[in-house]
Amino acid sequence: MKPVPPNQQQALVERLMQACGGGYSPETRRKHFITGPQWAASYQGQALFHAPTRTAIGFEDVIREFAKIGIGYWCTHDTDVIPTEQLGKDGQHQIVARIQKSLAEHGLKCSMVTTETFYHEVFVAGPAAEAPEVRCYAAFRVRNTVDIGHELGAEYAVYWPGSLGYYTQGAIDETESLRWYADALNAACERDIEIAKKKNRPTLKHCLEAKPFEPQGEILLPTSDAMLGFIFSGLVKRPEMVGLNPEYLHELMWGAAVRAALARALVCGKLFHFDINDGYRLKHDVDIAIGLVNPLDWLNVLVLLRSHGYNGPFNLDYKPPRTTSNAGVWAVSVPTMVDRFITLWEMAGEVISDPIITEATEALKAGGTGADTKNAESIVKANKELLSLHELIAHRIFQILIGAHRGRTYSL
Ligand code: 3MF
Ligand code: MG
Ligand code: MG
Repeated sequence: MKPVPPNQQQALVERLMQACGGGYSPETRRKHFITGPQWAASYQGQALFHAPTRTAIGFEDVIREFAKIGIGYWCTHDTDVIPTEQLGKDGQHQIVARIQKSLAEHGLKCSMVTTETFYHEVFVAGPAAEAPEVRCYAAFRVRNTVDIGHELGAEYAVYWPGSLGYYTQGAIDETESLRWYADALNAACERDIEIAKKKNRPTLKHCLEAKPFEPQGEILLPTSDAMLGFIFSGLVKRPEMVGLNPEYLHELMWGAAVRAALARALVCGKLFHFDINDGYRLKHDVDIAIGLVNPLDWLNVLVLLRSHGYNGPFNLDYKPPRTTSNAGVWAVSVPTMVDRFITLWEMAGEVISDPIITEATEALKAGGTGADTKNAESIVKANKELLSLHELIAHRIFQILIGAHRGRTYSL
């Protein structure tokens, strides 16, 4: 192939995207509770060892492009859109008014707001630092985000305490830090109750998001399970208002079975919100888009969520690759991520209603006959052959993933 001149490259990407086919219409995409973060779309590709590769874009552009693609909901950190020095001031009110206008113009809703408590130097020792003025400021920030959330009509507030911890051990007392962190969360909930009453709106669902490492070396609430313990510890004054926002890759980062982590949140009634992406086990937070690394695992995750009636947001918390251009973010990255999610969601429906899986599952639950339930050997004999169905079910799910259940075959 001849070298492609720069002014023909976007057209080539667009033509090959067309050739891929299989895209959903914006109307179909909008039927799902898919939420698009400001920070994901506007991520410029920067990192500790990486310079930015894309130019900055603001919320007006992001909201417009989400609308074109068919993403019905937008979410943001306070400082993604409001400069730190303007928080709680006139500048904030003007920006919030611009956001409201932009959302209304493009028919989007704001689903969630979150407080950035990790980037600015004020949080260098975390949002629950020893100095009371830092904690007072953190309380101001989360309360202010609750205000913004109510103004924008959000239903959820998310908290990612990635800088609650330390690099070097021994200087802080972890139990004290956890109490102080709970104080900030309690301040947010109290403010929420007050504003919700004034505005005659429901209170927000407050969701804790865990990540096992990065950016802090050691994190005090590193897993969703640690957070469940924290919610029910007695330190959180309104445990009924607080739940989880697990993130797919954050669970893999500590080696969890994501389905099992989600199941633990489900049985506690705490699966409020879900950050969706993909990546590698026991590695750093690469935030690859859904389905590009673990499609089979993702299918299984969605089977669990569909079969348990999860109806919260699926939040596209990923980072478009650094190799993708500004134009590529809208032409390739965002729409293909949404479409892989929808396809996997549809496949999950097929798994749930598949007659082979259904019969196999029912047979496993029915068990065998002739067992003496006080005799281990006799129970083993009664069930032995049925248990091959475990692997058969896994094979059938693979067939559904590759379309073999619809007759797709390879070199027969
Ligand atoms: C970091 C994250 C965060 C959180 C966000 C929401 C930048 O790995 O996942 O995204 O999702 O702060 O509170
Ligand atoms: Mg992440
Ligand atoms: Mg996240």
